[in-house]
Amino acid sequence: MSLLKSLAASAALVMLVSGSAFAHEYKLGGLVIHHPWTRATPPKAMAAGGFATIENTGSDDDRLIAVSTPVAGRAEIHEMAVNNGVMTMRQSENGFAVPANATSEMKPGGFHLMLMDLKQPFVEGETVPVTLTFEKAGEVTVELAVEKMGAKGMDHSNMKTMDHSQHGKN
Ligand SMILES: [Cu+2]
Repeated sequence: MSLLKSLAASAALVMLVSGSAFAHEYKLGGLVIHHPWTRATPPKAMAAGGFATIENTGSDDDRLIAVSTPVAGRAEIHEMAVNNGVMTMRQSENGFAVPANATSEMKPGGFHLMLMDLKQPFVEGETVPVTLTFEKAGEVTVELAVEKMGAKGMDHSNMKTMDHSQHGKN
């Protein structure tokens, strides 16, 4: 899916630069995707998480069902869970729900986008394109703002040490 095509699919992009903070949001139908972001990665990192706050201003429930990006070999929607006191992550079978008239957050320690087999390191201050596919609203390509390593919670750059036994089983 080209950027042009996704833009033509009714996605309107609003970007604001205020001070040093890179605030941006994307609209797709009744959905508003606020400040999608990821974190800078060390040179040999295999994976990175992606996060965003998604506001559904419409009256229909929707659902993020797929993610893709040219900068990673694989991209999935993950959920975190604590099993026997150990934080684990796995691919979410039902994607990420964005109920009507509600704001849903993908954040460190919760639902997140998982970008694996990274083709390049993520550099703070740059952006990374990701295409999100929603069950009803369709597709939109957003730019993840790359924030500093370890920002706001769990550091995905260390995820090789985590339980990824569920990866690749879908
Ligand atoms: Cu993950």
